[in-house]
Formats: sequence, C-alpha cells, structure tokens
Amino acid sequence: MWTDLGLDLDAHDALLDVLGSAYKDIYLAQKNRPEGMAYFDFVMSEVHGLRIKEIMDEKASGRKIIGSYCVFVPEEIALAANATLVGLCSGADFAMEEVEQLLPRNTCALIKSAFGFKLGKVCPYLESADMIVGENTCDGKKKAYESLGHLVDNLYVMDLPQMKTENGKVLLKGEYLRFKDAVETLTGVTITAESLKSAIGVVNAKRAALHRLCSLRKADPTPISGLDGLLANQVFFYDNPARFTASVHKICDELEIRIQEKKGAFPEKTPRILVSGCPQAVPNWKLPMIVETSGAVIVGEESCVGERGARNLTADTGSTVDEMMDALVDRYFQVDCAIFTPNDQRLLNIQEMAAAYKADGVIHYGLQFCQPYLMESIPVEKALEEKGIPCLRIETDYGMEDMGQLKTRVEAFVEQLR
Ligand code: BJ8
Repeated sequence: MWTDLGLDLDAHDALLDVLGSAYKDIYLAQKNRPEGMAYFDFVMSEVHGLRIKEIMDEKASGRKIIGSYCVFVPEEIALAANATLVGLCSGADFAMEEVEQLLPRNTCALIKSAFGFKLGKVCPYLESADMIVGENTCDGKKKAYESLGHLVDNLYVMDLPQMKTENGKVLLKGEYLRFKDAVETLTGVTITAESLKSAIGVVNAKRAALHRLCSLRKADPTPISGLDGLLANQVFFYDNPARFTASVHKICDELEIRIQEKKGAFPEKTPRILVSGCPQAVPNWKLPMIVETSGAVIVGEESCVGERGARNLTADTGSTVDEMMDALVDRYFQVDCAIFTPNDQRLLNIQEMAAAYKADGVIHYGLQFCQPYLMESIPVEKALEEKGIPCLRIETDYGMEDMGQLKTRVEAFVEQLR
C-alpha cells in the first residue's frame, strides 16, 4: 500500500518509530485516563494503518479524497458530493533541509511541516488525496501554496476574505460556490438539497459531540487531561465522522460518571489553564506535555484544533441548496482566525472561554514567525488583564531545543496561579 502511494518507506518507518515512542512517552504514560481513550489510542495507532486502508478502499470504490490545511474548508460540501475530507499533517518537522530550499527559514513551523511531509514523502493522506485545498489565509500560507503548486498537480486554492464585512461575506459565498463546483466536477456527483442537508447533519453531530466533551472539562476536577482533550480535537480531522461522533459520546458518558464520582485526571484545585492561539496539529503535543508535567491542567483550547474550529453549528433549516450554502457561509464566517481584521470577537470569545472553563490563567501559544497570532497575542493579553486573568505569551516552534526554557517559564506561571 505504501509503495502504491509513492511513500519513502525508510523515511516513513523512521517517522512511525518516532511517533510511536512519543505517543507512548506522552500519552500512554498518563495516569487516571478514562477507559474511552482506548478509542483514540487505537485511532492514533492506526492513523498510518487501518485508517489509510479504509481510505484506499473508499478510493477503490470510486470515492474521492480531499485534503485540507484549514478549518475554512467546508467538510459539508465534500460529504454532500460523496467525498471524504481529511486534515493534512502539519504538526512535526520533517525534511527541513529540503524545505528550507523552497521556503525562507523564517516561515512558521506549520507551513514548513506541510512541505516537509510532501518533500519527505511520508504522508499517506496527502499522497492519497485527489484534491488538496490550500486557502488564502495568512501571507505565509498564501505564498507557500504558490510553491506547493509546483510539487503537486491537484492543488485547489480557495480565496478567503480578511474582513468580516458584507463584501467579505459575498466573497466567501462566491468561493464556497466555486469550491462546490470544483468538488462536483472532481466527484461527478451533483450536490442536492437532500445530500447537503444530510452532510450538514453529519458535521453538526460531530461538532456537537465535541461540544459535549469540551463542556465536561469545565468540572473540577476535570475528568480528562488537556493532552487527551487535545487528542480528541485532533482526531476530529482524521477519523470517519460517524465513528468519531459515536466514540466521543461514549467517552462523554464515562466522563459524566467520573464527574459524579469526583474522579479527575488531576486532583481538585489543580491550576486550570486555557490555551489560546495557533493550531496544534498532530503530533504537536509539546505545550500540553509541558503544562501537565508542571502541576497544571489544560481545560480548553481556543484554537482551530479546538473550540475556534468547532464552536458553531450550521443552521439546518434551509430547504434549497442555496439556502444551505448561505447557512454554511454564516457558520464559517464566525470563525475568528487572526487573519481577520479587526478581530475583536476573538478577544471576547477568549474572555468568555476563560470564565466558562474557570481558567486560572491563559497561555497564548504562538508559533515563531506567525505574524497574525503573535500580533494578536498582545491585545489578547490586555483583554485578559481587564478581567484579572493572568496570561503567559509564549512563542515556539516544533523543535525540542527550547523545552527546558519553556518548562521554566510555565512552572513559574503555574506557581503564580496557585
Ligand atoms: S482558520 S488559524 S486553520 S489559517 S500558524 S500558517 S496563521 S503563520 S494556521 Fe489556521 Fe485556518 Fe486560521 Fe485556523 Fe499562518 Fe500563523 Fe503559520 Fe497558521
């Protein structure tokens, strides 16, 4: 299967070795994990195994696979045209020497990672995709897709507005209609009101399951660790939607019992942290690992791999394709990515999340060279100061060189919250 996908077998084996031991050291070493995490452990163990086999079987039966790097790419449109949408790997450094021949060194780790997985030929999701969607969000991604277009022959670039104005909404609707046409051409399937309604239902159910899980993390003691909470948010982008939804509800049933029994991942009154900022894609577990080995617990993620990406549901009241396309535009237009200007709603959402999750402090996670989030971390800190909530702004990458320094800063911050 790997050879058919054109993967570099040695490099892929090496990647799986590193991933496997990182998962063991970081995830399986945790204490007091809910039993339902076995599902996520299994998904992760098979993320480059059975899940790819399923995807290849889908392809063999004529279903198309669409890869995406951003939560602005509507899964509903892919599903309505009988295609599968998967998130593409961008959470680890790979083939950096080759990457830096194509991208400036001072490009954020997430973009470099996307290139590294392509150049290193180690991502089966990317290689199995019939269409790869890039989106014009930050300048880094926008320009990087020009180069990515020379590495793959199936890149589709989606333009996105930068302002939340009526014109912005018109642009987004136009781009979603253009994407719908492209997906229909790819699949040969015409999206109908019925198929779109059903797809909206599937994705709403998946997001609603995550909402239930997130909401249970408001308890003290929180019934699940931040590492495990993040993992659920990460798996959201990979697994079959119906299976994901059912499995998340199953673990929620267990978490509700744990809450009644006051059984937590960490003891009651452990300092509670909300993480806000850049997305943490698989297998980027660096910050939660540091926080949760420094005497605190992460209770929420204000991130696209987290609440920012999953917060809103799509209204399912429309009865025509056009009405439902409008509903999708309304839903996605609320995503408060830092590429928007102004972006005051994000500040309000962070304040609200900090209150709802009873966070003692917020850590703003910024990737080095990410202008949108690093710039916005300053108003975020001010907005939190107004509410009397301490904020630690960190700037890092996917390397492990700064682990010691970050740990010292996080420990001092946690001490301040006690
Ligand atoms: S909607 S957050 S998933 S764009 S970290 S590449 S912003 S320089 S990832 Fe994102 Fe969509 Fe926005 Fe969400 Fe650029 Fe920053 Fe790198 Fe980033």
